[in-house]
Amino acid sequence: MGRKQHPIEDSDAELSVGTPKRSAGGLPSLTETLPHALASMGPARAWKTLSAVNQKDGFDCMSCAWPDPPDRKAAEFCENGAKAIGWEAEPLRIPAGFWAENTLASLRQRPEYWLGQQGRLVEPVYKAAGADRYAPIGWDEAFRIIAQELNALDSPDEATFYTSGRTSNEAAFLYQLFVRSFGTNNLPDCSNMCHESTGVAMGETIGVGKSAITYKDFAASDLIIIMGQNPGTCHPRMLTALEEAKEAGARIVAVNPLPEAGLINFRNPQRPRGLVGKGTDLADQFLQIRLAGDMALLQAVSKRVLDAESAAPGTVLDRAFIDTHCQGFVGFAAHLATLSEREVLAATGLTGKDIDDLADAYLGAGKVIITWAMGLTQHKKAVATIKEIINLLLLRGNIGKPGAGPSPIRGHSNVQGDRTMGIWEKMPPKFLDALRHEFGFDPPRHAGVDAVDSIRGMRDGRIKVLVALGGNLVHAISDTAVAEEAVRRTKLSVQVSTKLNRSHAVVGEQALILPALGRTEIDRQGGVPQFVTVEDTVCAVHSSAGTLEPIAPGVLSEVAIVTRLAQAVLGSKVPVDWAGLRSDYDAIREHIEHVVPGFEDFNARIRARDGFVLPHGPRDSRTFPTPSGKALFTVNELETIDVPKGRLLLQTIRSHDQFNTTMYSLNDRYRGIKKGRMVLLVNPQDLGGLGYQDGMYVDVHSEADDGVDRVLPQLRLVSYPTARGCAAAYYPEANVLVPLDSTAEESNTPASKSVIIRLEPAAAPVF
Ligand SMILES: Nc1nc2c(c(=O)[nH]1)N[C@H]1C(S)=C(S)[C@@H](COP(=O)(O)OP(=O)(O)OC[C@H]3O[C@@H](n4cnc5c(=O)[nH]c(N)nc54)[C@H](O)[C@@H]3O)O[C@H]1N2
Ligand SMILES: Nc1nc2c(c(=O)[nH]1)N[C@H]1C(S)=C(S)[C@@H](COP(=O)(O)OP(=O)(O)OC[C@H]3O[C@@H](n4cnc5c(=O)[nH]c(N)nc54)[C@H](O)[C@@H]3O)O[C@H]1N2
Ligand SMILES: [Mo]
Repeated sequence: MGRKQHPIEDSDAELSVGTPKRSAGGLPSLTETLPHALASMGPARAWKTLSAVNQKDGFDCMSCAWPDPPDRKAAEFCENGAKAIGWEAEPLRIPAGFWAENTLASLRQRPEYWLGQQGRLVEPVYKAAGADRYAPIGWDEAFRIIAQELNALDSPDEATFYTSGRTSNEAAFLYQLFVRSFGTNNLPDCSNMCHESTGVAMGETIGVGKSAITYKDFAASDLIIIMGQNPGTCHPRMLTALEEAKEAGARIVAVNPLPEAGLINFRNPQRPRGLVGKGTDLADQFLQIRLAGDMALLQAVSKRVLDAESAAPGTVLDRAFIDTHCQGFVGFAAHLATLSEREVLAATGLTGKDIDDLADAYLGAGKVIITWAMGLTQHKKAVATIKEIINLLLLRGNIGKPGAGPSPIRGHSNVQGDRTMGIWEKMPPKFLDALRHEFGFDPPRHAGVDAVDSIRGMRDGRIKVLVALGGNLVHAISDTAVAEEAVRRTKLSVQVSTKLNRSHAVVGEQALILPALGRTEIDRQGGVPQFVTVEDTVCAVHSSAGTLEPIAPGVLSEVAIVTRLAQAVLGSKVPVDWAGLRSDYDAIREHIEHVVPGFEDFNARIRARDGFVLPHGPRDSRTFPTPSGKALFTVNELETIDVPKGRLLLQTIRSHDQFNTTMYSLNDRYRGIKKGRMVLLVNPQDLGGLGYQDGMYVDVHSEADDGVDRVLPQLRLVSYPTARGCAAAYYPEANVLVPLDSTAEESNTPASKSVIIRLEPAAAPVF
């Protein structure tokens, strides 16, 4: 067998594998935070940023969408927040000579880790047709090129406008206004790959696709079920909320194929006991479920609830709630009566007793919260699974009362706000009507393309221009080879970014990189500092203002970039005062107030102490804005994944030291993996059964209906206590294995957590 180098990660030479941790936080999270921040930023910048993060007059942490508690502490950030801040605020600039020295071909050989380490982008750069290098270009010229290409298209639908979830409300609102004024609803976003399944399921069943709880509900809850989520790494401050809930008497159940450290035990670094003591055992019950087994589990729990009601009629269900507020109960109950326990046990890998215990916990609790993240949304049956969460909660009225409700935990820090602002390829007519009324133009009415369909459109030559406001689309989306080929077919690709990533190396015939200010920086317009706003996962809106001087004078804010782009492309086509909006962000907020419900008196309320919480009918008053005005019980046919013998089901996960496609280091401390990412975690019994051992190398092939052989070469096998039949590898590297057409039903979210794989022996890589 030929010896090859890893295509994108050549840094695994010192890979080491130790024992997974059972506890998250503690002294290591403190000792990791400060040196990391100091090393990247130096003491003065570290103080200026860390003392301002998540404070009233400071900036919103850009790491995740976890909310701030009502009583904020002086240090309201976590280890991973500090890493995200350090990554952005490190005073390192890409040097002027970089673009002449590095061809695109050479940048494509670099791993994401290296790309992100080169420093901040500080000037617009342009790659002309036929060239293999970027060269600096002026802002006016950059906007002129984009305008020329966009205005030369046969139809506005030949362009697609991606958004990642760090964009502020103000920039997002203007961006969608620009795109719709231009004439298309092609507004894909990272949410299409993330919580889209949640939005579809909750939108259909309760009428609102957002968390139906407030921060305070955690401490008021009797039972919190955490499904498909790794808060110790991805939302570390959630562990504090869970600890408080636990102290107030809540039970916690974790449902996950991996025994993630933070779910088992938490050592709160903000408390002496958490630093030196043994911490708080969080999960009372850990259900080590098989990948994609949650739909079966939820149906099985609901069935037990219905059986309990049959055994003691009138004592179990919340009849008053069901009769007053719900629809579809009878059909739902009848359907579950036929559920096959055998199928449930096979799909979940759990025992009947495990499920009985969870059902007992549910029945014993007056107030139940269920939270979830990517472990539920990125499967073929994701939407149906989340609808089953709603079914289970509705049975006992666990919505619209203190301490209870469904709570998706959002990822990017303003991904939820971007949606509220209209970043969506299919905003409802009501929103488009409001835009028309406010701005006097006719927004396009036909739906646009989402992220996967944008790739298909580029691949098939229908979409010729890609504009991205943040993010790293080619590396974040599934089927890397197809996605890269698709982007290369465009006439122009434009990235508005803070730092280099793979989407700058894999580009269209012409390409532009436009450098943007980040959250940590002061955004002055006409000499006056502006602030922006964001919405967190529990619908709280607050302001964000950076404290650092901009990294370089030529870098523009996203609002400035979007408004100047709109001026260049649209001229006077729509009656919007782009320059006026750019010079005073209060003027943008006034428009938002007129167009988006819940933003009444926006400018005054945002200046009040903690901002404000957006209205949410189901949460506030059990008002369900569905067509019937009722919450819907739904009937979902159970479909389980049939993994052929000798194959495994693969999920793609995040390490502790990465934020999506951004690598802070190559370590994954809680899972015991250091200095490398090209690993495949497999249950020891499965390893043995397949004839392998820890430390061997394999080529991983995914098996899809389309017959294409997708391979991720030379992964080191790690014997790991994951559920039987399941494996895990890191995203984004493993995206090469996820077929573009393998998506969740109804939401079109890549099914990146259920990929059928086959292992083939491989030689160890040579470094
Ligand atoms: N440090 C850090 N923080 C982040 C991010 C980051 O990359 N790094 N990303 C941000 C973003 S955009 C997002 S969306 C969130 C993501 O937050 P998470 O969704 O917590 O992140 P993932 O690593 O995708 O982890 C998914 C979890 O679900 C489990 N899981 C996978 N499949 C299944 C399943 O079928 N059933 C069940 N029950 N569990 C399953 C996995 O074992 C894992 O624990 O985090 C945000 N915060
Ligand atoms: N296989 C697999 N694929 C996945 C997932 C998975 O679990 N498995 N998760 C999916 C999820 S949940 C998500 S959210 C997507 C993430 O998809 P994206 O949001 O597209 O990806 P990120 O890696 O978060 O984008 C990072 C880049 O954003 C830019 N950036 C950072 N801050 C700013 C800023 O303030 N302004 C601007 N303009 N740019 C900025 C930087 O250039 C940085 O390189 O990936 C999805 N893809
Ligand atoms: Mo996400």
